Amino acid sequence: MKTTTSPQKILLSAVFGPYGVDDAYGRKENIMELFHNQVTKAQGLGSFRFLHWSFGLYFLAANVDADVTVLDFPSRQRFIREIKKGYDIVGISFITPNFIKAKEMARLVRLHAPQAKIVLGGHGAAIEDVEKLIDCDAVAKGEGIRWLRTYLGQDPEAPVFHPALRSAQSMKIFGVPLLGKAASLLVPGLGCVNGCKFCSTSHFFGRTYTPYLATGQELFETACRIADERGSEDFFVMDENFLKDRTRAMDFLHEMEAHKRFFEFSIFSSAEAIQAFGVENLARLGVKFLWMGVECKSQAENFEKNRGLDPKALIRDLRDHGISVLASGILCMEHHTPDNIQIDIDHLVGLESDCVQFMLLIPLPVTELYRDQQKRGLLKMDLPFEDWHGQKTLNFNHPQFPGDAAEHWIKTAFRQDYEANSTTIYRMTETAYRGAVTLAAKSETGDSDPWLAERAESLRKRTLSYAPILAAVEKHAVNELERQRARDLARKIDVAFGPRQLFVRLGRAASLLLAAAWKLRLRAFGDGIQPRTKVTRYAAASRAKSGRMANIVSLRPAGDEAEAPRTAVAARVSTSL
Ligand code: B12
Ligand code: SF4
Repeated sequence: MKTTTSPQKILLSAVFGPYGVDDAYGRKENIMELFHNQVTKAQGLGSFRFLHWSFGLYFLAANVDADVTVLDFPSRQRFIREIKKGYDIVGISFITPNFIKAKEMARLVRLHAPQAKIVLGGHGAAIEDVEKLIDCDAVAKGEGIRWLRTYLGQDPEAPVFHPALRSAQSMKIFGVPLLGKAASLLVPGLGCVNGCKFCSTSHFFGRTYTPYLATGQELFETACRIADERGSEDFFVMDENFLKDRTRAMDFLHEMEAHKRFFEFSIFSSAEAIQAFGVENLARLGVKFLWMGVECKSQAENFEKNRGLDPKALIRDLRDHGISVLASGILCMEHHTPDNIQIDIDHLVGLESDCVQFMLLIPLPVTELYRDQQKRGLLKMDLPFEDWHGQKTLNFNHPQFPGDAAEHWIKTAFRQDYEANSTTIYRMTETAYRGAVTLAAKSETGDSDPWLAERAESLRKRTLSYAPILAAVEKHAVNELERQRARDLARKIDVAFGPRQLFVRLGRAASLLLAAAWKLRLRAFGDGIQPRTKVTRYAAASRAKSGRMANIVSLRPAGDEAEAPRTAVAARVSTSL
C-alpha cells in the first residue's frame, strides 16, 4: 500500500435532504425510510418509522488510507459549508432517483471547491453516460472499496475491514421507540449471482458476488468483534441473498453452536436458498426477520429462484418458527392487465406474511430488463429520474397501464394487505408468540435440545417486549377484525407466559400515550420525518498513532485465549451529529 506524508483529504457524501418532499430535487413518494417507503406505508400510526445510515460510505472510509469525512444526510447548505473546507476529492453516493441531487452537488463542488476532484459512486453510477450528464472526474461502477483504493494508488487487494456500525438511526412504531441497543450492521458481501432480469443490485455488481466475509469463521469472528464493541447481539445483515452460499451459512451456524454464542439476524434471501437451508436451521441460526422475493403468482412469469416452490406453506412454516417474513411483489409486470393484476395482489396478500412490499416494475439502468425495453423502445426517457422510484409512476410504456393507472393499483394493494392482515407489528407479535410455543415444544421432545430451548426463550422475551404495543393496535385498529385479533393475542400471551406483570401493564399505558402523542404530531406537522445529519471523521491510518491499515486484523471471539488487538480504524474515528 502506498503511504504518503500528506494523506489525501476526502469527503464522502450522501445526497442532500430534505427527502420525500415534492421540490425541485425530489418527490414526496421517495421517502428515506425502508418500511414507510414501500412496506408499511398504508398502516397509519402503526407504520414502521425506521431510518438507516448510508452504509456504503462508512465502508469506503474505513478501508482507505486517507483523511476521510463522511457526511450523511446533509442539507444542501451543510454540504456547501463542508466542501468549502478544502478537500482533494469529493465523492458523491447516489441512486437513480437522486440523480438530480448528485448533479446539483457536482455543480456546487465546481463552484465552491474548484480544486477538488469529483468522484461518483453508488447505484446511480449505472446510469448510461452518467459521466457526460454530471460534471465529474471519475465514476465508480460496481464494488467501491477496490475501486477507490485503486484510484488513490493504494493496494486494492488489502483485506477489507468491516466497521462496527449501528444499522439504524431511529426506530419507532406507533410513536413508541424500540427499546434496547439498535442492531449492528453486518455486510457479508455484495451482489447476487441469480441475475433476475429486473434486479438492479445483481446487475450493478456484474451478476457476481463479492464476499467481504468469505467463510463461516470470518463471519463469526466479525460478528463477535462487532457485538462486543457495540454491546448488541442483534444484526441487520445487508446481503442481497445471504443464504445463497449455503456452506458458509452452515459453517457460521456451527461456529456459533461450538462457541455457544447466540446472535439474532434480519436477512434477505431468495426462496430457493431458504428452502435449501431449511426452516429449522434458520431458527437455530437466530434469524428473526426474513425478506424474500415472491414477485408474482404465475410460475410462467416468475423467476428461476421461485420455480416449483409453495411460498404460502414456506411462509407459514417460517412464522411457526418465530421468523417474521417480508414477502415482496412486483406490480404492473409486463404480463399484467387490469383484469389479471388482482390475482397477484390477492396471492401476495393471501400469503399471510408479516408484511408485503409492493413495488412497481421499474427497468433500472444496467439490468437485462432495461436493455430489453430499451431495444423495444418502451422506456420513457423523458420522465425525470426523480420519478424512477417505483411507488407511483411507471418509467416504461405499458399498454395496459397508461397515465397514472399504476398508482391506483399500488395504493389498492397496500390497503388490501392492511385490511386483511392487520398491522405489521400485530403480525410480528403473533409470529414471535407462535415461534416461542413451537420451539419450546420441539426443544422438549426426544433428546432435549438446549440450542432450541435458548431460541424459544429469546422468542418468549421478544413476545413480551412487543406485547404492550397490542394496546395501541387495538385502540387504532383499521377494522373490527384487527381489534378482535389484538385482544385475542394479548389474552393468549397472558395465558401462555403468565399473568400480566406490572411492567406489561405500564408498557400498555405508555404505548397508548405515545401513540396519542404521535397522532397529534402527525396531525400538526404531517407525516414526513427527516434523518439527522451525521458527520464522521476518519484520520488517515498512516497518520494515526495506533498504526496502519495493513495492521487491521479481525478480533478473536470472546473466550478465545488470544489477546484481542484494537484495530487502527476503530481508534481513529470521531463522530458528531
Ligand atoms: C439500505 C438501502 C436503502 C436505505 C437507504 C439508506 C441511505 N442512507 O441511503 C433506504 C431503506 C432508506 C432506501 C431507500 C430507497 N432505496 Co434503497 N437500498 C438499500 C439497499 C438495500 C442497501 C444499500 C447498502 O447499504 N448496501 C451495502 C453497501 C456496502 O453497498 P453500496 O451502498 O452498494 O455501496 C458500495 C458501492 O455501491 C460503492 N459506492 C457507493 N457509494 C459510493 C460513492 C463513491 C464515491 C464511491 C467511489 C463508491 C460508492 O461502494 C460501496 C462499497 O462497495 C440497496 C440494495 C442493495 N442490497 O444494495 C437498495 C437500493 C440501493 N435502493 C434502491 C432504491 C430504488 C431505493 C428507493 C427509491 C426505494 C425503492 N424503490 O427501492 C428509496 C430511495 C430513498 C431516497 N429518498 O433516496 C435501489 C437503487 C436502484 C438504482 N439503480 O438506483 C437499490 C439498489 C434496491 C433496488 N431496488 O434494487 N434504500
Ligand atoms: S434472487 Fe433476489 S437479489 Fe438475487 S438476482 Fe434475484 S431479485 Fe436480485
